[in-house]
Amino acid sequence: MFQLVLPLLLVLCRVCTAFTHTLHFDISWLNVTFAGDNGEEHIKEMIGVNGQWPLPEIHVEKGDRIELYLTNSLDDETPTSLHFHGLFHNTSLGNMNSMDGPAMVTQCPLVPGSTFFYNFTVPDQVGTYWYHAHYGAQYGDGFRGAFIIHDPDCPFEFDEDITITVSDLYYKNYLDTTKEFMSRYNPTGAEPIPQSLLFNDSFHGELNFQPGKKYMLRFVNTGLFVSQYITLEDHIFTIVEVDGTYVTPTTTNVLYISSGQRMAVLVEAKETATKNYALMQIIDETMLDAIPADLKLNVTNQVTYNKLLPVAESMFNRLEEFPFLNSLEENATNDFYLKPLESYPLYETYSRQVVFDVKMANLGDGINYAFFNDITYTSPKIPTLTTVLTSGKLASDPRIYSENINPFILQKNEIVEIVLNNYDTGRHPFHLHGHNFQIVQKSKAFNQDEEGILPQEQITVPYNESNPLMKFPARPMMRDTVVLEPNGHVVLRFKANNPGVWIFHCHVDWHLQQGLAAVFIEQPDILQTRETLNENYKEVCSAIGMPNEGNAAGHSDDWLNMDDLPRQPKSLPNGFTFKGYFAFVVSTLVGLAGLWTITRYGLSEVIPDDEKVYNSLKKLLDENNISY
Ligand SMILES: *[C@@H]1O[C@H](CO)[C@@H](O)[C@H](O)[C@H]1NC(C)=O
Ligand SMILES: *[C@@H]1O[C@H](CO)[C@@H](O)[C@H](O)[C@H]1NC(C)=O
Ligand SMILES: *[C@@H]1O[C@H](CO)[C@@H](O)[C@H](O)[C@H]1NC(C)=O
Ligand SMILES: *[C@@H]1O[C@H](CO)[C@@H](O)[C@H](O)[C@H]1NC(C)=O
Ligand SMILES: *[C@@H]1O[C@H](CO)[C@@H](O)[C@H](O)[C@H]1NC(C)=O
Ligand SMILES: *[C@@H]1O[C@H](CO)[C@@H](O)[C@H](O)[C@H]1NC(C)=O
Ligand SMILES: CC(=O)N[C@H]1CO[C@H](CO)[C@@H](O)[C@@H]1O
Ligand SMILES: [Cu+2]
Repeated sequence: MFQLVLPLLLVLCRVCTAFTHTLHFDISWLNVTFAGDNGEEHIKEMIGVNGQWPLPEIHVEKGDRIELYLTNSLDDETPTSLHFHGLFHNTSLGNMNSMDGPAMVTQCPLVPGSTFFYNFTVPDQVGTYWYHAHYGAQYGDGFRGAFIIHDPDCPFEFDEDITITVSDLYYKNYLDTTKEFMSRYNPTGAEPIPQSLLFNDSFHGELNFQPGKKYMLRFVNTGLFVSQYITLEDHIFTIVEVDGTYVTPTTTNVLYISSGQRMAVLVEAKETATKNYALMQIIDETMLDAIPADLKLNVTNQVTYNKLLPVAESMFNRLEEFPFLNSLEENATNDFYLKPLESYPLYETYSRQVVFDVKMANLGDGINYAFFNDITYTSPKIPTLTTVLTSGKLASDPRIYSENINPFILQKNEIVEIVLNNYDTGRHPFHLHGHNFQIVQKSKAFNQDEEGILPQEQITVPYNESNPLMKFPARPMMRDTVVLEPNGHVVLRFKANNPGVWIFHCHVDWHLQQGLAAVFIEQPDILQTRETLNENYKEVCSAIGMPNEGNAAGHSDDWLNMDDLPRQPKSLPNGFTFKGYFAFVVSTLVGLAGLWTITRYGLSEVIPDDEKVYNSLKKLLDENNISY
């Protein structure tokens, strides 16, 4: 439907100034059949919109308004929320921070039966974006789609514009997968491994090319976990846009796209239709802790010039023709060396440096968590935005926020430098809401040979400010999601020019569930002059039993009272004995019992965590025949 009305809208929009797209998204579970080429089939319950799945591509033109009514009709009590990935929701340009979507950050989780109204414009952005649920790992069950902002002044010419999502599919639903993952039975924190890759939400796909035409292919990785390489047999990609930033056209035959990232490329079709070609998507297998024998590591999609000619075989069956497939990593474009088309000069210095040491470790509950420094993000009792907008002058006082969200209060137009040092062997695509950042340093991976021999501290090469590994680029790449390499580092800079509450997190959704997040609270005083909690926001919070005023612990009588604030589990002391464990278990249970009685507060994102702790402790007590 959206595709049909689009050309019409585009024509209309030449004459009107901005168009309002009114969308009604009523979400519910649907059985979806995924069918493979060998008759293989998988049925999974996915989250559809208005009884349809996959979800529609949304196409708008720069400057347009979106009015989207999201109604939660999931019949299993599952809350939701919706984020438009990469949109700034610039509050200086009349937008509202409360439209950003991450649950417990800028809104309350939307319970079944409620409707939340997303109303915003896209005044200053163009290119390839996407929308997805921002509640737990829910978008893995299909609540996600592409969002394209067309540019009437696009500097590139092409004949056809095609959007392709690539993702990973887990056969179990996200809640079960999360429960198994965040469990003391998975003490190493091994990420769940997907069962399939999807190409535009199917097991494989086909694009029809006509000779002589020029195509714009917009790739979006809408997956929960794995990055993917993309290559098209005998065709060159010219990268022109990355995460909504136009870049100096750069040719390559391999793209690397992590979860959350986008790359738009121009492709010149062949002059004649003499054969069909393979469009390969290839999993970044270095991200997997184990490779199951039945996991297909790559998928062959078709670029069809002539349906009467044979389909293209996998490029991996013709390796001698494509030797670069043996060194995908070396052949994929490194985004550090891309140049924005518009010259955004380097922010030469910073006014505030935030250093995040990325680590993974177990806490006292036996579950593996992810940390910035020693803090694992733990949802506060009420959304951080509620706290900002109801605390008056106290909004700039860090004591009213939970230290467990890693809050950073930013001043007007500060240049913030984020240093990420990876003390982990995994790749992490980090995403900042509300901004693009400059990538001013980006190291390679450092654990390639030594893995398993030296401790992580010794392998890791953290950023050394007095001896940066690379020359600072004069025109650094700007994007909203960047990959931090194993045991390496990246250095990012952005200007605090968008008052709001913006979460910064790993886009491997499993790592976000493990707590790999921080929150920038930008110019809270200015935000208060621009935005108040609207009626709809408050209704949604009331429906889940969250107060519409208060500090991180939901208290507004005494703003420094942090009683009942959800905090990360205690750390695991060395030589933890059963006796110690028992004491911990009992005291935690007592605490949880208290928590339990205030279930009205409890339906938030906090609960899955508490539930996990509760269940694992219950199991432990049961196993040891301890009555409680
Ligand atoms: C999907 O199919 C299963 C098996 O037939 C059924 O139990 C389930 O209720 C169906 N779900 C939906 C949302 O229709
Ligand atoms: C990709 O999926 C979207 C959503 O279902 C659909 O509108 C679009 O036509 C598909 N594109 C291709 C190239 O198959
Ligand atoms: C959406 O927001 C704009 C700007 O604040 C406002 O003019 C418009 O009325 C809103 N739309 C609805 C349906 O409330
Ligand atoms: C691609 O898939 C084929 C067939 O499943 C497999 O033999 C090959 O090793 C895979 N290659 C890569 C790099 O994933
Ligand atoms: C928001 O808009 C203001 C005013 O145009 C601009 O100065 C600022 O750079 C914008 N912020 C972002 C993140 O785009
Ligand atoms: C950082 O670089 C400086 C200058 O090369 C060097 O003296 C110092 O030892 C380095 N620091 C670390 C921790 O390696
Ligand atoms: C086409 C291309 O860029 N090939 C390169 C792929 O990577 C290998 C190993 O670094 C190079 O030798 C090739 O030139
Ligand atoms: Cu991560």
